[in-house]
Amino acid sequence: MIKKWVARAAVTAAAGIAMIAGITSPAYAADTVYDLVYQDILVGDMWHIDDGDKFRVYDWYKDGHGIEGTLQVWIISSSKWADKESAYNNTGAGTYVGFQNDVLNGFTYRMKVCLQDGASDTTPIKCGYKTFGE
Ligand SMILES: [Ca+2]
Ligand SMILES: [Ca+2]
Repeated sequence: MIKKWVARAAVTAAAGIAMIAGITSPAYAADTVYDLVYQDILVGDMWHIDDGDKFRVYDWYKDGHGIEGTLQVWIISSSKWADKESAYNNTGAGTYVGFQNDVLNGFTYRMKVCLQDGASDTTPIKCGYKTFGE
């Protein structure tokens, strides 16, 4: 009887430690979000989901304008930001368009989020930036 109880207590304690480790795991702690606000309205945002390096571009406002989210990386040798991948979203309904792109240690990345006229006119109305890394 006592043996059984001790075994169960040990299992419970182990599960507790695993749960605490899960909460503090950096895999979910470093997601990055950039909100693009235009004329006091949240028009869109871009997310980096650290777990799997997924990127999501949201269009939150049905205004006939789309949101383009671009992942850029800093190139030290040329002192320039270079585009890695981008996605355009003009749904306006809170859905997202996404892509996956590996974020590597030791590089500086940024998300460039632009409000655009439309799919055929890529002139940005407003752009915002957020720098991040792993
Ligand atoms: Ca990652
Ligand atoms: Ca829109």
